[in-house]
Amino acid sequence: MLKKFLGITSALTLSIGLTACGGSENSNNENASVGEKVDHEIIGIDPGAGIMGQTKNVLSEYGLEENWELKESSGAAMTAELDGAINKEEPIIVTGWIPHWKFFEYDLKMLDDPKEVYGGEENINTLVRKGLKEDMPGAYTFFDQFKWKPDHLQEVMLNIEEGMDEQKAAKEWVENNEDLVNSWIEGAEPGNGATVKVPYVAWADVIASSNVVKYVLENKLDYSVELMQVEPGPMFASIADGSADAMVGAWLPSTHADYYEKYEGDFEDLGVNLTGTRNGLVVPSYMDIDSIEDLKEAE
Ligand code: PBE
Repeated sequence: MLKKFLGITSALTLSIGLTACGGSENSNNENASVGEKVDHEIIGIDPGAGIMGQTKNVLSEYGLEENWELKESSGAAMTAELDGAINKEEPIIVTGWIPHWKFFEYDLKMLDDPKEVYGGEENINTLVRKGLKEDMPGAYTFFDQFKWKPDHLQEVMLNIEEGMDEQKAAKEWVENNEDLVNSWIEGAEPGNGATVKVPYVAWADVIASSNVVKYVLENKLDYSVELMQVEPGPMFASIADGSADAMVGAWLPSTHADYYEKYEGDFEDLGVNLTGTRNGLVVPSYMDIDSIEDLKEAE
């Protein structure tokens, strides 16, 4: 898909040559700095996302806050803007994270973060409400044993992105990974139709993991799962106040540190379900910058 895509892009570039029009005044000026080319704008996601707070810290730590602006958007709108820019081979800078399907779909790079403001590699943890162990022991055992790898998550994400129904993508993955799935449900009592409430934010990774959790609980353990799409704050708050049961998208120790600390003591942390995530600023590979430091020099 990527090759096909790049083929179309380069043909287009050739045919329109110097008359190419950009999204901003300076985007087709060869001599403009990277900052000028992108209007000193970084395309962010939803305001409550951890990566937004981290990116604000990046702007201040790297001395970029005077000239640069972080634009609020959403996970889906950010990838749409990225797609639009790559289509026209224009420069763009977005907030990005790994694992994410966009690294398969496009040729991208994450800018170096020598000051490690994004916190380097992180984990994703599972948090459950207090009392879940007593009320729904089978679901608790499952959540406690739910662990997988970035490649697994990526596979589900990619299928969803390519248009597969979310539960179908989960089903396909579960059927292809029987041994791992069996290790999650080992010793877990069936739920006799009890409802498990799982809050999630519409970020590609959390959509995929929450759907896999739903599929396994419903099809292997006789629970019924209500996926509740919420904003980041309520995702944590609902576990802390017991109005929801379990969440599988707590990025720690850095991304969601504020939420974690705010509600600490009011939830049970079942530990890591995936290791090796990363957050950062992401650009198409055709841009000739490699580090967040380059944004400063390029001003
Ligand atoms: N993310 C994906 C989230 C966590 C999961 C990196 C966009 C965030 O920034 O809060």
